[in-house]
Amino acid sequence: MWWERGVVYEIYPRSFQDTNGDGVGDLRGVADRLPYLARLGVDAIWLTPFFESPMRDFGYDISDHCAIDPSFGTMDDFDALVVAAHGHGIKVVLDFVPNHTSDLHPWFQASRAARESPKRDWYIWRDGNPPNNWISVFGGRAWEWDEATGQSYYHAYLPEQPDLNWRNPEVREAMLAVLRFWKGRGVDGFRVDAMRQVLKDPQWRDNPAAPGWDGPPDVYRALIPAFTPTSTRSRRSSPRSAARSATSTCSWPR
Ligand SMILES: [Ca+2]
Repeated sequence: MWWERGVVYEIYPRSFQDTNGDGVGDLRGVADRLPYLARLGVDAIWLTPFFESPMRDFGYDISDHCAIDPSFGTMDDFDALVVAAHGHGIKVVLDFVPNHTSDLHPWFQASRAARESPKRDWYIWRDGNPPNNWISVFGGRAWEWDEATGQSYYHAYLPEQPDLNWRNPEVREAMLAVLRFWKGRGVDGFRVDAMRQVLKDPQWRDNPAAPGWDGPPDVYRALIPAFTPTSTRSRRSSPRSAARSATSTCSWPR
């Protein structure tokens, strides 16, 4: 399989190639460099997130999974990039970020609006401030108190990156629709971000203290992530095969 033995070249579009002089790399810049990548012998390019985002985590905080952030170009630019890449025999792998969204995503805006919201359970809300001792990978408590609804939501990373609740079947279906959307646009596969964070302990138990830790108590390594996942933020993982079925539009309910 190409993704088992192929050379996969990671591209961070923001810093790769700017084509319109605004100082931010863009999708056209990636397309412009395809002949160079082909000469290198690259079999696939892995594009880090270029989706609509407030960029609190430089694209890993997505506010619309099926829209291109204007700083990177347009959907036409993306479609042209896929065609051009395939013309060079280069596969296109996208970053899939299943664990969390931006707090500005319409799903989270609906979720935080009220406890009775149909999307309340799409994210992880618990009583208590904080509900347990879990620490964010970026430091500090992993729970953000919401004064208006009197509960806390969980975020493995930034407070602006609330974690989705993958135990909710509607969430799973909505996120699979994202894969189908991009597969329908010709994408060859996905690299999955922060996969180990996706499921949390359903009993919400406190993580145990890390033996011998003598650093600050509010950093991630102060605890053993027994009930949250492993302790480093590596984003290296194998590209996954794309979803088999394809549709032309994102089909989740807004
Ligand atoms: Ca640019």
